[in-house]
Amino acid sequence: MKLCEYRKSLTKPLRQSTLCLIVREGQILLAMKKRGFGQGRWNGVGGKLKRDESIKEAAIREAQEEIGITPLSLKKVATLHFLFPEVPPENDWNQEVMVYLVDRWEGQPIESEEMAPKWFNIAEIPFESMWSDDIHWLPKVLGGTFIEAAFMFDRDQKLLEFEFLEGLGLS
Ligand code: 6U4
Repeated sequence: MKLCEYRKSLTKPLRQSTLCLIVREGQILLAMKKRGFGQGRWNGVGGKLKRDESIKEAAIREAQEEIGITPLSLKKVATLHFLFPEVPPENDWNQEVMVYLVDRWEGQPIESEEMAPKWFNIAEIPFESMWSDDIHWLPKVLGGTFIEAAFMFDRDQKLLEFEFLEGLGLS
């Protein structure tokens, strides 16, 4: 199925999730996911919203839980849809991810049960060990472009198709 057809076929809102990209001069803090969805990949920090929580509250809580820092500035830089038409909906893999850049925070990044953080030079981001969509949007976001995009994967989490949807009001 084509991505545009699958998007049209979706009847309920996507599960919302967050992703914080912690940045300082020329560097980005990524964290190795140690378990669960995305295990074995470097990524920003984040996760699903809990009931009665705002998106920003969820982003802050996940950064605290996963790497022990408290974001003080959250700048929204992207809305990304990750879609898995081959995976049963009850697995809940389809998600809408709000991405934030964080350049002020409190605390020192530390390893948790879920993630192990590490600073990377922006010129040396390990895209080969990240979700395969990241190379398509992360450089743009770090370059200051606001992104709305949808990415469709197969059941093995291989990227099949993507669309940039600027101005189409994804969220
Ligand atoms: P639990 O159930 O507590 O382990 P939780 O931490 O709430 O889960 P999780 O781990 O499912 O949520 O969150 C997924 C994280 O991975 C979010 O920060 C969004 C991010 N993510 C999901 N798909 C992604 C993708 N294709 N590319 C990407 N980040 C993705 O860069």
